[in-house]
Amino acid sequence: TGTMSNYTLDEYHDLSEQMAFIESIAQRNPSFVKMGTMGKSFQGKSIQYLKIGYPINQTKPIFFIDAGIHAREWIAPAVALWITNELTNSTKYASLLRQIDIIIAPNLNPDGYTHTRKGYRMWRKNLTPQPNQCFGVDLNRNFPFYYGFSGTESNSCSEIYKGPKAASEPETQALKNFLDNNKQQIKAYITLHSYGQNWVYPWGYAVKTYPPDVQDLIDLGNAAQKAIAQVRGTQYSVENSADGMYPAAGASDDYAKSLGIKYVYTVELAPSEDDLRYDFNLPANQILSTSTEKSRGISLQGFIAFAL
Ligand code: ING
Ligand code: ZN
Repeated sequence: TGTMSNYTLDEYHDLSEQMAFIESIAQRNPSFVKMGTMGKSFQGKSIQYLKIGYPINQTKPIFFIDAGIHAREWIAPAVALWITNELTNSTKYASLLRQIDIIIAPNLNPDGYTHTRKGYRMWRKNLTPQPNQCFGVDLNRNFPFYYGFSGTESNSCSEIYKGPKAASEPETQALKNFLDNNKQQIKAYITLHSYGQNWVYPWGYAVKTYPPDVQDLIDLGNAAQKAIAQVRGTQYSVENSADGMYPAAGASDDYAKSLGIKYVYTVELAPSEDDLRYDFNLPANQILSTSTEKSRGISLQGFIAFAL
C-alpha cells in the first residue's frame, strides 16, 4: 500500500489498511518502533503488535494495550491506532518511552473484524466452525481462569459461547502466550472495548469478589477518570465489571490479573450507556474526541503506574 501518510485517523478502516498503517509506522521509526506477531487467527491472518520504546532492543517495564477482541466494537481499534500514531508522531512522549515500553495490539480478532466490514456489522466472536452449524467463540469468555464459571454459554450459537474448552481458540492462545511470556515485565494491561464509558477492574467472574490490591486499581482508575473528564467533561464510571455490569468468566482482564499483572482494566469506550442513538455504531466523527480523552487517561495511567 506504499507509504501510509494518507491514513485517516477519523475514519474506520479495513484490517488490511490498519495493518499497513502499523507496518509503515514501524518502518519509518526503526529507532523506537518494532512490529511483532503474537500469533495467527483461525483463517491464518497475523495478529500484529507494535512495541514502542527507546532504545528499541532493551527490555523495559511494559504497558500493554489491546483492542478488537470483539469484532463489532470498531471504536476500539480506531482508538488504539490513534494512540499509536500519537505516541510515534510526537516528541512529547520521549521521556515516557525511555522509562517504559508501550505495546499495542490494535486488532486481536482479525477474522471477526473482517466479517463485520464485509456486511455482518454486529458480529462479536471469532469465526471458527462449531457444532450446530454455528460459528465463532466469544474470545472474551475463552481464557483459562474460572473458565465457564458465569456469564457465558455452552451453546455454540450464542454470542457469548465460551468455546469447546479453555483457550481452544488460536486468537486466545496468541494473547495468552504473549501475556504468559511477558508477565514479569507487564505492569499494566488495558483492553479496549465498547460501549458504556466505564473504566472497569477485576474480578469479573463473580460479584463482590476482588483482587487483594483492589484499592490500588480503584485509585488509579479514579485518576484516569479525572484526566478523561478534564478533556471535555466526558464521564467514565470506575467500577468492578461483575458488580457494575454483569459477572462473566474467562475474560482477558481476569486472566491477566491472575498472572500477577498489577494494573488491569477493561475500558468500555463511547458511547455511554445512556446514549440510545449509537451502540456499536459510534459515528466516525467521534473517533478523534474519544481518542483524545483516552490517551489522557492512559498516559496518566502509565506515568502513575511506573512512578510507584
Ligand atoms: N464488554 C465486556 C464483555 O466481554 C466484561 C464486559 C469485561 C465483562 C470483563 C466481564 C469481564 O462482555 C463488552 N462490551 O464486550
Ligand atoms: Zn467487548
